[in-house]
Amino acid sequence: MEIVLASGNLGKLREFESILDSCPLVIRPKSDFGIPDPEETGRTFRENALIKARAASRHCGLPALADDSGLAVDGLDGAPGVHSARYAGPGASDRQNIAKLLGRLEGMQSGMRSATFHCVIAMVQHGEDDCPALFFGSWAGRIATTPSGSHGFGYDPVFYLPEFDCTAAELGPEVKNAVSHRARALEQFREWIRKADFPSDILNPNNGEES
Ligand code: ITT
Repeated sequence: MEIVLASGNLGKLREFESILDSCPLVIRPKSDFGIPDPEETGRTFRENALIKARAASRHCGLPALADDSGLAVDGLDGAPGVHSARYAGPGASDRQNIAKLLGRLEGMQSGMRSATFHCVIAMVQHGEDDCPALFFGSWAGRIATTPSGSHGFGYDPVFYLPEFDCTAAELGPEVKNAVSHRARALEQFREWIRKADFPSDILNPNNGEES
């Protein structure tokens, strides 16, 4: 089954590829089809994941998978949340987003630095699919006072994990891809797709056509 992955984030794409390695799916990045970024106007991760999946599927006609994710910091009332990618402004780099986050937390008690990564994966079979499948994952940690580590992407260098005594960017990809918010959501997706009851034209888009 061929499916489009509605993400332009290279860090996410690498993680999807690795986590879904043994899944019987041909995953095509949205860049293969020149799919533009839709406006992420949702107020929740779930709404934005659906916006991205539907827009990609409408554009290329394939079933689509999308990931909307972000970091919720307790001392900042859940910010940056759905604004994680552009926390420091449109087009902000990971480094700028991290700098803004550390600035906001400066001087706060250590109890305010607890944080959770959230990930919602949406799967639609076509652009107007009114019965999408949704998968959720979260990962709890704390915001470190300084960045460290070079693996991963986004806020990984400041996402400290007490159980590993290091940041997510200091974990190798094998470990992150076994325990992260995205790994947890994709684990459910893998289980679901294994049992899914798709119509034959979704499983085989060439069904009934001459090859
Ligand atoms: P797409 O919409 O094209 O998938 P995006 O980066 O804009 O890419 P989101 O709107 O879902 O995606 O924003 C997610 C942001 O949350 C991401 O850019 C990171 O800043 C942060 N984030 C999510 N998962 C993360 C992870 O595993 N490690 C570090 N930061 C993460």
